[in-house]
Amino acid sequence: MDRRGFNRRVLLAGAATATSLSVPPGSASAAAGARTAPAGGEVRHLKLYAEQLPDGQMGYGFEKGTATIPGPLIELNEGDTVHIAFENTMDVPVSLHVHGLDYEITSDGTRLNKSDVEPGGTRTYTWRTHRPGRREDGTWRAGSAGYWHYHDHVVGTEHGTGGIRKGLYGPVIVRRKGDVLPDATHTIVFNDMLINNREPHTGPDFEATVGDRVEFVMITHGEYYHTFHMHGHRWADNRTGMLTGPEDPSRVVDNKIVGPADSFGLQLIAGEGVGAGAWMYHCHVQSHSDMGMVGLFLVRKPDGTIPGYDPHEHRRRP
Ligand SMILES: [Cu+2]
Repeated sequence: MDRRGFNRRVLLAGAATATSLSVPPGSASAAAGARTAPAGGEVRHLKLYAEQLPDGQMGYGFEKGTATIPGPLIELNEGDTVHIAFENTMDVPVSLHVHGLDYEITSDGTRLNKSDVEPGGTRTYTWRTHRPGRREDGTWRAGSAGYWHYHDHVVGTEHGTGGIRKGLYGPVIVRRKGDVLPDATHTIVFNDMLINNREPHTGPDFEATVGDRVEFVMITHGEYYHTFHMHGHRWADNRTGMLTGPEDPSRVVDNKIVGPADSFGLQLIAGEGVGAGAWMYHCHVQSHSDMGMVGLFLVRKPDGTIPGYDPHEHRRRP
């Protein structure tokens, strides 16, 4: 499937959410009523650009001139393969290095393996994923499903320290057949003392309506450890961020310690049991929250209002 097809598929999935259509073909009904991921096995083709941003930062984007920090979500199902035609529009070498997926050494995205891309150059990186299963020796091999991420491994140093600092990172989700699909997915990256490379105390904020199933991909980069905390909502500290049933022993948390290159995901129902509001999320290392590692999960009532929230007051900070 070409990138157009890939996007169309995403759009169709979005349309299904908006109009509450039934479960798309191929989906298992692990959770009655919820849309779930189909079996993988597709071969996909994406185009990805590394670009210099006007403010001196750097980003990845699916189309020229659309680079963002974080880079765009790359979403796969176990068994999928994706070929990413990666173009470097910048004036320094850059690369694409992924965590969690299967790739040959030629798709490592490092100078060590000559798999970086010179200015103006293009290289196709191939990422594969696999389902879990038993090895010949009887041991269990994990599948690729998980909340992963990609980043540069070249700019600044041979570990991409400069590239990551400037914003060259993004989320990857690999789903297992039957995984529950969210209404929306947002990415939160703690990068040194910033969130998504934004100025301190400026979010990012995310909006939802009470009852929405919202997914967050949480990634950490840089030099420090952090704790990710969400007000008023909890999640399961496991692969999916959700419990599978009453006997699921996963710990339920509202705070999770994270360090450089960690990633995890969670799904929650916006305002479940607590209602609409401006729910903070922040790093819970106290000095970090005080320095502005905080954003808002803005959960609206069905009529669009957020009780007690005044955006002007919120932005008037010390
Ligand atoms: Cu922190």
